[in-house]
Amino acid sequence: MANNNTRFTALGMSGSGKTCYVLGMYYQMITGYKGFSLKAGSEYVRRLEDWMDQLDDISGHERFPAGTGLADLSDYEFKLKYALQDVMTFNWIDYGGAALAARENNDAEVYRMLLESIDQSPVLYVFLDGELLCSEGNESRIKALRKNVRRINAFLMDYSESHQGEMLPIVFVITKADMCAEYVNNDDIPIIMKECFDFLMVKGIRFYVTMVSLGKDIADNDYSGEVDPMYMHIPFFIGIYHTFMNFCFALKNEILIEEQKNQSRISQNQSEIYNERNKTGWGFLDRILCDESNVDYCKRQIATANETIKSNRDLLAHYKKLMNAVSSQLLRDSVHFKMFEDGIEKEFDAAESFEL
Ligand SMILES: Nc1nc2c(ncn2[C@@H]2O[C@H](COP(=O)(O)OP(=O)(O)OP(=O)(O)O)[C@@H](O)[C@H]2O)c(=O)[nH]1
Ligand SMILES: [Mg+2]
Repeated sequence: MANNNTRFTALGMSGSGKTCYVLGMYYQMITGYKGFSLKAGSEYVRRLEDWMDQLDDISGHERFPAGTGLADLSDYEFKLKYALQDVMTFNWIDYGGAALAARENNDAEVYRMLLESIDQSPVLYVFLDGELLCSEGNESRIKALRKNVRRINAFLMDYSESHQGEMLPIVFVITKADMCAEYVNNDDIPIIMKECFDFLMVKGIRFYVTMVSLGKDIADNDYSGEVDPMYMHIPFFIGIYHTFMNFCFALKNEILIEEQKNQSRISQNQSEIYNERNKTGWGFLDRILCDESNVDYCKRQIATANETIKSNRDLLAHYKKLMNAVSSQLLRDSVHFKMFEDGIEKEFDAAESFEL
């Protein structure tokens, strides 16, 4: 089982829907989706279950979890399963929106933890409050969002500066789609992203944009509508797609090095067998002088090296299969999210995964 301290870090201003996303994603994934399922670690399982009951049974704003305070950082551990087999464990880090201002407020410890968790994240999640997009016309929407994301943008620029201009793939999650979907159509997204995140529209940066909701009717009758998570799996699937891809590339490089070592071990043992059997070049003498136990030892060494090569290849094949399962699902879902790379909107075609 891959266990490489994978963390997913969620950034977003207060009230943007970060905590409700973890809850909605778990709500959707606990029953399983396309063979994948999630199981929460013991520390938080009770809290998530209580929150799910609350979301189902209570109406009004009280049905949602309370805002996350600066000191309430939650480090949710999840086990990802595929066809009931354990695939990997990962942590979802949920900060309160106030953490983004922690450095300015000299709360260096929270800020340091935030940076540390991003360094272990294969992708970065940025939550955008869909409620800000609920107005006619792009101009007012852009104005509202720009104001709201100023601090996030400053944070992303700082992050890039301290990482030699590098940036992780970013998954922008627009929340509360039940409210904003009627105002924002497919063609508005590139305009909004360009106006609010132009500095990410450059070579070498990839980001995704998805819209999610806890249910299309959730806000009906003073928030007593049914819970029915919409597209909550997509941001998560994009995250695990990148995790598996990073993991497969690293594994492939490791395997190449290991394989070279094992191949030279095999050749060395083969020539030792040859030397053992051809000490003089006189057939009858060589048969007398040959120590069969040395030959057997070399044969065992060869068999072990071949087994190592095979088990490494099997491991890579296993993770490739998982990655294919995720990328096939994302390909099917690709009408529900957008991908931008090098400043251009592109089709998600999972091309890089075919290089493996
Ligand atoms: N209509 C609608 N409202 C939502 C949805 N998700 C969240 N909300 C509302 O948004 C509020 C804030 O959501 P949270 O998840 O607590 O926001 P947060 O980003 O964790 O905020 P902080 O913890 O303060 O940083 C909730 O209390 C709900 O009222 C959704 O899918 N649809
Ligand atoms: Mg929260």
